[in-house]
Amino acid sequence: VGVLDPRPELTFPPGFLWGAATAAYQVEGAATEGGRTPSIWDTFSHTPGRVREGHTGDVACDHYHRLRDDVALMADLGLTSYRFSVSWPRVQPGGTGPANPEGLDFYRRLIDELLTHGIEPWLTLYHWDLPQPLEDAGGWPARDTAARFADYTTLVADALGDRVRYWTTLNEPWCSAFLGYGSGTHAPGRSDGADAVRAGHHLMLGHGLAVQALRAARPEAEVGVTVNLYPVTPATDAPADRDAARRIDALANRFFLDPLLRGAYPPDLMADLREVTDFGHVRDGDLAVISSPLDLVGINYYSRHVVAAPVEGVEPEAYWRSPSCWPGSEDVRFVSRGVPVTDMNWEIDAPGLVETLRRVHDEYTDLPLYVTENGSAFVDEVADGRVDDADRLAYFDAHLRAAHAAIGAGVPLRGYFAWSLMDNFEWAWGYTKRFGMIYVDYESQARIPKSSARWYAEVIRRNGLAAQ
Ligand code: PNW
Repeated sequence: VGVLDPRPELTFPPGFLWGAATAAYQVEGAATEGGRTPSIWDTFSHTPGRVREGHTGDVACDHYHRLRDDVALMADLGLTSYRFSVSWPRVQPGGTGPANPEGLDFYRRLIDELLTHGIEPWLTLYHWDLPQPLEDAGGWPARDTAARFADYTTLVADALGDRVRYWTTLNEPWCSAFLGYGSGTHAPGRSDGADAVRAGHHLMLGHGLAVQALRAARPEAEVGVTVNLYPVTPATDAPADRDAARRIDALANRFFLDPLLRGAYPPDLMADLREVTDFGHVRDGDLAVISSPLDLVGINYYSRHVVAAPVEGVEPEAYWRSPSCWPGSEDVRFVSRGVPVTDMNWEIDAPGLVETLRRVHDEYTDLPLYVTENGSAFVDEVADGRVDDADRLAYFDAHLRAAHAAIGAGVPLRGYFAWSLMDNFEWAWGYTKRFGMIYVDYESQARIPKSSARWYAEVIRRNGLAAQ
C-alpha cells in the first residue's frame, strides 16, 4: 500500500474481545500424564504414515507443564480473552464414567490463572479429541456418541461452570465429519461418504444435547458453537460452474448452518447426497434438538473455495483438495486463481471474511458473532533471537480491516481470536506448519513472540488499527 491509498485508523467497539486460540491436543502434550487416556488423535498420530514426519502430540508445546508461563505471555500481549479446549480423555478417561479430578484440576488452574490476569476464558468442549473407546464403539457415525458427549458436557459444566462464562460445544464439525470419516486425512482416518454424513449429523445432535445440558447445569452460561465457513465462488459464470459452487457451499456451509440455525437440512443438499445416503439416520425430533437456541455463533475463517464443474477425462485425484471429503460431489474441481497463498497453500482472501460474516448475519441470525479463529501458516526464521513474520502480520492486518468493515455494515461482531497463540501440532501436518504469533522452539520449548505478536499487542492496546 503506497501513499496514494493510506489506510485509515480503525477503532473497534468498546468491549470488543481480543483473543487468541489453541486446542488441547495441539498444545498440551503430557499425553499419558495425570490419568489421561488416548484419544483418536493419539492413535492416529502413532499410526505410521498418518502425520507428516511421524510427529505426535505426545509433548507438543508442553503447555500442560507451562501454563503459568504461557498465561504470562498472554498477559504481556494484553489479550482480553483466551480460547482453549478441554481434552475429553483427560477429564473423563475412556469417555464414559466418572470425572478424573487430576484432569479437571489442570483446567481449574489454567482458568484461575487467566482470571487472575483479567483474561476471559473461552472454553471449547470438543476440538477433535474423541476418547478412543468411543471410536471403537463406532465413533461419530454412531448415534450413541452424541449422548456420551452430553454426559461429558454435564461433567465439565458441573466442575468448571463456576469459572467460565463463554462456552462453545464443537470446533468445526465439518472437519470432524468430512476429514475424519470422509477423506480420512484426520483422525480416526476412516473414508466413507455415508459415515461422514452420519458423523456430521451426530456431531450436531451432540451439540444440541450439550446445549441443553449446559442450560440445565449453568443457566447463566453464554453458549454457542464454532463452524468453519468458506465463501464458495464459481470459477466462471457458466451454469455448470455455478452448480458446482452450489454443491460445495451445501456441503461446506449449509450442511451445518441450516440445521443449527434454521432447524432443517437444505433440500438441495439432500438431493445431491441421494446416492450416498437416504438420511435414514435422522430421527423425528433431532432437528429441534440441533437447533436449540444459542447465545452466540463462532466462525473460523481462513480462505475461499473457488470451484468449477467436472471436466470429462480429468481425474479428480489430480485436484489439490481431496475429492473424498466431498461425498456425492467428488468430481467438482477446486481451482487456483493464482493469488497469493499461505504455507498451507490456502488463498489469502480477506474480503471473504466480510462476505462470510454478512452472510451469516443477513441469512441466518441476529445473534452476536465471534471470529473464533483466523490466521495463517508461513515459514518462520529465527534471526538474532527474533522472528520477523511480516507476511503473517499483513494477513492479520487485512483480516482485521475486513472484520471492522463487517461491523460497519451492521454485523454484530463482538470479538476476534487469532489462530494461534503459539506454534503447535498442526494435525496431519505435524509441526511442519507454523500458525503462531509466538514462535515455539520444539527442542528447548523456548517461546519467542514474533513481530505479529508485538503488533497485535499494540492493536489491543489501541482497540484498533493505526493509520498507515
Ligand atoms: C482449523 N481444511 O483446522 C482448526 O480449528 C485448528 O485446530 C487448526 O490448527 C487451524 O484451523 C489451521 O488448520 C482446519 O482442510 C483444518 O479446510 C483443515 C481445514 C480447515 C480448518
